[in-house]
Amino acid sequence: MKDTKSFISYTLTKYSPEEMLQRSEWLYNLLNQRRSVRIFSDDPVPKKVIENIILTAGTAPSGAHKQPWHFCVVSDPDIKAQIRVAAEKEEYENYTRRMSHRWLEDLKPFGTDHLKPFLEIAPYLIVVMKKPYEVDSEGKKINNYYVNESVGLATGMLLAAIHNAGLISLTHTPSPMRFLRKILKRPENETPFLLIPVGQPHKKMTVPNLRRKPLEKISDFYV
Ligand code: IYR
Repeated sequence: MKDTKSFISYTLTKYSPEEMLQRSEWLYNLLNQRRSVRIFSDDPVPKKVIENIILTAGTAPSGAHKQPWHFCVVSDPDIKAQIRVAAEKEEYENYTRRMSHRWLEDLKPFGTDHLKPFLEIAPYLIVVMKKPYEVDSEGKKINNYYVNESVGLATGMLLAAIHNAGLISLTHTPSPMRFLRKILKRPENETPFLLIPVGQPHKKMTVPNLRRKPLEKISDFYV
């Protein structure tokens, strides 16, 4: 029989209703200030901070605790340049041929185009990989579970940790992203999920004037 994981005791700090309210407001206010930013400065970021951010992402729950993610951190200027060239090539195709008229109209308020200078300017690029399967010592493929859900959760925690450190991020989706596996020489069982530049904002940074949906538009309470 396979050994089952043993259970250990686990205690969680208990808060009063007032403390709960305060803490929930505090985190909401913090994360409500998070914005996707496209205009980076090249100011450096301590590597240890990036390490802590990745450790935070790695605390996400995952199907059967398989942790089907891998985070590739790129600061090497040559690799960043290769990624930019390849991403801009795909994005040129997207913006000129592959995206629908409606999609292009929906993106207009964000002022995006195929040019991605932030891929070279941001001090770090975090390439989030998902692992649909593992390969055992005999080369056999073993599927992971709920891979998109798990890696999505980890990426959400990654973005929150980046914001909490006072840094900016962009969830960039050059599509298709196969080039990332090639440039980073990653194994077959890793599929690029998101490309996230991380750094500090440029002093002339602006963000689109967006509004978040109010509570009643994003929830229903059955009470
Ligand atoms: N992948 C392209 C287009 C793009 C798509 C979405 I959905 C966005 O929210 C923003 C951009 C790009 O990254 O430019």
